[in-house]
Amino acid sequence: MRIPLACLVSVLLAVGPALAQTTASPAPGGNPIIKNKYTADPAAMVQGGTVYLYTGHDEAPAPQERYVMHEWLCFSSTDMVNWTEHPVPLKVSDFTWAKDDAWASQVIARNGKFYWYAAVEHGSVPGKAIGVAVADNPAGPFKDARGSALITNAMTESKISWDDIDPTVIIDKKGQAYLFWGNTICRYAKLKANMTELDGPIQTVTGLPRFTEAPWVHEHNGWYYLSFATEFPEKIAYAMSRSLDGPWEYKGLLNEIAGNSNTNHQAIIDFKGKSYFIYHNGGINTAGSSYRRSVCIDYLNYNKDGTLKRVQMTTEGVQPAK
Ligand code: FUB
Repeated sequence: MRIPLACLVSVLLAVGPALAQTTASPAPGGNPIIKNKYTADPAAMVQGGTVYLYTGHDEAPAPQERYVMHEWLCFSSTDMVNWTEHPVPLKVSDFTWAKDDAWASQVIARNGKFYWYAAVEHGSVPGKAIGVAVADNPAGPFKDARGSALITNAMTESKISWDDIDPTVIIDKKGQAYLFWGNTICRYAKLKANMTELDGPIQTVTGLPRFTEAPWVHEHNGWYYLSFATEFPEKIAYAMSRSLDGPWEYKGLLNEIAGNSNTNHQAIIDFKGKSYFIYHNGGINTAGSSYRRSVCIDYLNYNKDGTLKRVQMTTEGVQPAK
């Protein structure tokens, strides 16, 4: 059958904008899950039958060994194997008060809106800071929700200027939102229902031995889990509690050092009846490294008493979720 050229052109014009909105990742399956660009610091959010994966973007050209990160990325999947990119929902420049360094982040839903908490280098307060952006759609576009940082380095005392990084957010059963973050010291504070202001003092989490960074807090069967990067190069360890205010009981290691990367940075979700451990390594041949990282996914398994089995990192990754 011959299709008239005018007809073909009108069809292409009609689907063009839709194609521009999403980009399929080539060759799905296995780890790393995204093979056409470097992705780091995963955070994931389940919305109905879809998982949204938010990552940093390692842009350092080889052989540079330093973080070059100017934007965050968003991918979605209905099976944890086939991922579609939604470019580019948030950049450092969307926070006019920020200077650089699109470091770790997390998105959470509340009242039909989506709040993206992200670490950046502040433009005028020396050190790292945490901003929050908001959108009506999980894939954005996101815009700065405050016009200023939610957390600055001046609000916390530490010997280092990069202690205010790696935000993770959770809302408890009573609707109280909590923000956790930190490097070398794990801190937390309650958030107001508007999700853009602190609702009380900044406090310190105790009982996390050799805490480095990358806290991630999740709930499963009535337990709260605070997983975090420990030591350097990083392994992932975890603690459990019945309350987000603690006390947290340290339970040991969850994941070993990830291949070819001195950081590991995990996210944990339940989806379609299985639990997933999402992290990064430096495994892409030939230029993968601690500064050209790639997100991977493997299964997470619970023991009957709620404790976690050690993660098995694999190159095969996970099977399509049904
Ligand atoms: O990507 C920059 C930093 O490296 C993150 O904030 C840390 O968690 C580590 O992964």
